[in-house]
Amino acid sequence: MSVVITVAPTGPIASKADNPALPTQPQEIAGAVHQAYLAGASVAHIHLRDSGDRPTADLDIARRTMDLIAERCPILIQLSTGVGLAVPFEERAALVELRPRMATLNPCTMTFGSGEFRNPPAEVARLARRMQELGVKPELEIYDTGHLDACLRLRDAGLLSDWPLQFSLVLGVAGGMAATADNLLTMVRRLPPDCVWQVIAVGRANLELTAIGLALGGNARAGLEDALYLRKGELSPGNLPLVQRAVNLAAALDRPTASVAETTALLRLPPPH
Ligand code: KMH
Ligand code: ZN
Repeated sequence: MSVVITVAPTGPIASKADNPALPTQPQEIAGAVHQAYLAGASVAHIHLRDSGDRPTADLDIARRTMDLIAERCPILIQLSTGVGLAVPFEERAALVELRPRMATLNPCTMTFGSGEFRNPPAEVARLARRMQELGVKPELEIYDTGHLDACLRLRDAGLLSDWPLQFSLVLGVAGGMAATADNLLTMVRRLPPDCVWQVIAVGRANLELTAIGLALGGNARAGLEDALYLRKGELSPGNLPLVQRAVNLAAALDRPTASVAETTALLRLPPPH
């Protein structure tokens, strides 16, 4: 079965001081996404930064970044509505008005490192409804078993209707489940039938948990949002080596990477607007 590779080039936390290759400005992000597309990624998970490199939900910056990516390649854009811990939920939610093909839906409030990631139930439900109205497919980021249950409650309330549900199992965020194979297996066992899922393994366990996820039939995400290092002591010189590594892992498991057209069909994405 082919594998959907998502590139997550930037994220909300790291800075150029952590890794000088982190793309933060629209041109840089578009360049990194294009390289990842050429290497086999079919989805781009996008966080935006302002001119001072702070996380932002600024709609002009988002539109510009989406346009620059679209000028370069037809990769499917998944806008993060997580944006950054300091950005109010309402601003984050407004990003879906740009109608990316997909957007993150984070179902629960949680501790996130030394901060708080605010996702109040009523606002999450409103965002899920709005995504439904706009035809923006949610990428459900779940950091714990209870987050899965919260998503299933949204589904049962009719707020997640587009099949197949698309889950990201996030491991390694301080405040969410630890990055262990045992936790990953527990989550995979608990997923509803016929869903699509990927592993997001943050930090040191990125390589091994991505490999386990691929071996279990999941999809993979790669990029500097999740891992700044290729291996201990070796900063990744960009997103490309991380994406290539995921593509190579998948290939070694006889899983070719899905093209944009295959991914669109696999995820049953609503048509573009
Ligand atoms: N970096 C992720 C683990 C989102 O994109 O919506 C958390 C996140 C959520 O950034
Ligand atoms: Zn993200």
